[in-house]
Formats: sequence, C-alpha cells, structure tokens
Amino acid sequence: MAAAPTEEIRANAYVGFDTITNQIEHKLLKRGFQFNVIVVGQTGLGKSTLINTIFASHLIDSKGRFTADEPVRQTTEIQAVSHVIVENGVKLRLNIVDTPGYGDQINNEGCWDPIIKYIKDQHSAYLRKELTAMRDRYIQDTRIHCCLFFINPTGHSLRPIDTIVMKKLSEVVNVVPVIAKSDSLTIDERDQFKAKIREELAYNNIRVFPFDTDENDEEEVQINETIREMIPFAVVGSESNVIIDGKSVRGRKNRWGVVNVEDETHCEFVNLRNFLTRSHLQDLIETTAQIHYEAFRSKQLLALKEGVAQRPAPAA
Ligand SMILES: Nc1nc2c(ncn2[C@@H]2O[C@H](COP(=O)(O)OP(=O)(O)OP(=O)(O)O)[C@@H](O)[C@H]2O)c(=O)[nH]1
Ligand SMILES: [Mg+2]
Repeated sequence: MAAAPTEEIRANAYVGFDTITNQIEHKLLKRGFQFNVIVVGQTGLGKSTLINTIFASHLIDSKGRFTADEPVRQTTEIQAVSHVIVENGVKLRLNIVDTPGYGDQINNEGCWDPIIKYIKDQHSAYLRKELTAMRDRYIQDTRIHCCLFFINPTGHSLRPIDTIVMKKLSEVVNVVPVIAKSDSLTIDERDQFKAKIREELAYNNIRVFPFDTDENDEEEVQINETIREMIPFAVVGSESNVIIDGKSVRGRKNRWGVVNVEDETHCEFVNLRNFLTRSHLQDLIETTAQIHYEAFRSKQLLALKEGVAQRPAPAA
C-alpha cells in the first residue's frame, strides 16, 4: 500500500536550508570585514602609541615603520591609515584614524569640531553612495565603528572639556573610554578613579559603549554588564620591547621596574584588546549601522524631504 502523501513528505522533509549558515560564512569570509577606529583625547596622552601597541605585530614589526630612536612625534592632523590583517583565513580591513590631541590652547572652544565633522563626513559619504541610482553592490565603509577616548590619569575627575567632548562624540559614534598612561596610578587610585569616572558619565548622561538593545539575549546583557563595571579600561602603551625573564615583551622600563603591557596584573590593555577584537567587534560594527548611521540618515532624509516640500512649485 502506498504511503500517505503527508508521510512521504515527512520522509523527504530535509531540504537543507540549515546550510545557510555555511553559505553566509563562506560569503563573509570571501568579502572580509571592515573595522574603523578613531582615537581622541588631550595631547600627549599616548594615543598614537596605543594604536601601535594594539595592532603592534601587524603594524610596526612587519612594516618596520617605527624604530626606538625615532623622535617622539606629535600628531598634527587627522590621519587615517589602512591595513589588511589576515588571521586563519579571515580578512580584516582595518582603518585607524589618529587625531591631534586637543586642550593645550587657551581657548579650547570648538576644538572637537574637526573630529565630529570627520565622523559625520563618513556617514554622509556612505549615504551618498547608498542613494546613487547605480549603487555598488558592496559600498566601501569608512564609517567609524569605535572611538577610543583617552582620559588624563589625574586621579581626580573628568575635566569639563572631556565631559563636553565625550558627550558630543557619544551622539554620533560608539565611545569607549580608556584611562591613558595608567602606570602613573597606584591600584587603589586606579580603582577609585574608575568608579568616579563611571559616576560622572552617568551623572552627565553620557552613553558609552556597550549599550543594550532589544535584540540582546540574557547572556549578552550579562557580558555587557561585566564590561560596564570595568569601564574605563586603564591602559598602558609602548612601542618598544623589553626583556623579562629572557622573553621579549612589549613594555615600559623604569628605574624601579618594568610594566609589561600584556600582563593583566599590570594593566587592562589585554582586556581592551579582547573587548575590541574578540568579544565586541561585530557589535561595534552593527550598532554603528543600526543606531548612529541610522539616526544620521533619517535626519538627512527628513531634511531633504522638507526642503523639497518647501520649494515653490515650478511655474506652469
Ligand atoms: N608613562 C607612560 N607614557 C606613555 C604611555 N603611552 C605613551 N607614553 C609616552 O607619552 C608620550 C606621548 O605619546 P604619543 O603617543 O605621541 O601621544 P599622543 O596622544 O599621540 O599625542 P598627540 O599626538 O600630541 O595628541 C611619548 O613619549 C610616549 O612614549 C603610557 O602608557 N605610559
Ligand atoms: Mg599622536
């Protein structure tokens, strides 16, 4: 007796759409990922140094761009550098935007404008490409996914200018605050300073990354909570290597000892790097598109629509 039609369908029910995850993976791997970071903060806090520390082996050693005896250079203009990093067949296109430090003028009013403008310009460029009739299938993405904001390790509180700049930045980009040169703080000072900054961020209503969205499940909310308790990351940067126990490590050598940048008991550099590259890379990219860019886009399009509506109709 022939099987009932429904049973037949059940027997051959596997149609294979579960392979879509492999298909997506294959596509994504082929295309690679784009990640754009900007560093912002007062002058001399070690922004350029930290960039070179985070992506050290890729940026400095392989290209030999910096040597220990090169003079300290002050960044004088907004500068984007691109690199392609490949790890286990995954291609990451990295844009790092270094900015000149601010805050050493008598009048610092508006010193943040060029940085905000730079970030908005990237949104604007993306929107323009999106709106062209013959848009590319894959739009080159220069939108900034993460802004590392450098805080002076004073141990007191945020300077008013930092509060203003962070507030402005947080409206257009994912802000990740870090305490610069944290080798200058003792452990107690560091913990107190971190708590104080968290308080001030909350008091001033500054929304730093990561923030929870409706899509986050319980586990993600939990991870974000741990990160929020840790923020701002207290980091140390170094462009040179020192020898500890016969091993060459990235660190800073003083009269009284050595700070090993990659030692988690010394500073939170590794936590920051893991956060940026291992746990929240995708989240940073996604929230930029879904929150910051979306806000920019809808504002622009609304303005455009109103402009059209207000324009007088052409005479017949
Ligand atoms: N103690 C200490 N010194 C650091 C650290 N990071 C950088 N420095 C030193 O601070 C000085 C300034 O570093 P830069 O990286 O040029 O600072 P910057 O923020 O890029 O400065 P601008 O380009 O002027 O904004 C250099 O002499 C660095 O070696 C750190 O974590 N601890
Ligand atoms: Mg610099």
